[in-house]
Amino acid sequence: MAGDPLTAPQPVAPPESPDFLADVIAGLSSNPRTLPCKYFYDERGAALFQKICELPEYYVTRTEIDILDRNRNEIASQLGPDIQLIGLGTGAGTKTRILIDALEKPAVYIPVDISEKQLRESTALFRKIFPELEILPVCADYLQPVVLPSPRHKPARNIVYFPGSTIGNFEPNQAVEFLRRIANVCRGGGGLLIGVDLKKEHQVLEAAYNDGAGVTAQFNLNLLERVNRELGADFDLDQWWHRAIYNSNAGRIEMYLTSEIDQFVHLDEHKFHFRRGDKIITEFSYKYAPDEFAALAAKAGFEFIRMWTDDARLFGIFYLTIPSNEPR
Ligand code: AVI
Repeated sequence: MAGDPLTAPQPVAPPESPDFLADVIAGLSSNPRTLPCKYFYDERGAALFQKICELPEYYVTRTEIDILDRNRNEIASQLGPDIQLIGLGTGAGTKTRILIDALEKPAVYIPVDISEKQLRESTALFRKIFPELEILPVCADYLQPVVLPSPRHKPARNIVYFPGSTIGNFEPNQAVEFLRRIANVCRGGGGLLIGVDLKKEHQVLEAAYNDGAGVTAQFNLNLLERVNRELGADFDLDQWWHRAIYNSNAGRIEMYLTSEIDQFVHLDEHKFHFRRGDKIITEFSYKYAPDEFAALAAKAGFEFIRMWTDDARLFGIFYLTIPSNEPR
């Protein structure tokens, strides 16, 4: 996220995904085979993820909301008045609404989301609930550099809000790179408020990603369905099964699709052979101890200020700032 701010709100236009075919071919040709998790979120994938967030086993979303709700005033006074809040992938805005409600005279809200539909709906809702707040939606993939629009009034500081523990879906070195880009936006007294899923017993973690109702399995398999639909591949969805395991050495949930049989899959000019039991890695979800995450953020130039958590220490909301003497 960088660049010169524009003087007008960016048009709400869906970004294209020209790399999808190339990414899928590269992933299926690699060893181990992979499919990038960013492609989970087509319309059906986004709806399935919404269902995951409501599952009894998936503690992540409701715990983060609960922490935010219970500490809203403390968090708001930490962020201060007159801020420009930049929300990354804030979706329907349930968490952001709690936050903005508690803030003292927020100046501007810039939601950045790849889903045009979600952005339009949440912007319309937020304009109704917070009529005084300037809202400048940006439809963009925040993994790419994003040009931020210019607000009417200069705010006191930028606060980037990145909830949901999406940072856990990055490899740690990519997470540092991404946090470095966010750090550029937070200089001059700003900060980052970020939700991070914490390390815990593997039974709790594995249950959250292998739910009893099979919604996560549908979410995972939807990736193959999307590859079939959008790229013309011929994955037979009945011949693949979902499993997530916790790799305690790497500190991450690993989500797989495993081939039930010996089979070929055709895509474009390519023919991929899978033996029975061969796996495609579809997602990593890293879990951090509080000091591990603070150390990771420090590599990107952030200073740990504080973390709010729940009684069982399942999830952490971290507030990080850039020290004024930090080298660029
Ligand atoms: C979006 N992200 C933080 C979720 C996670 O927990 O890693 C994605 C997810 N995958 C399976 N369940 C949820």
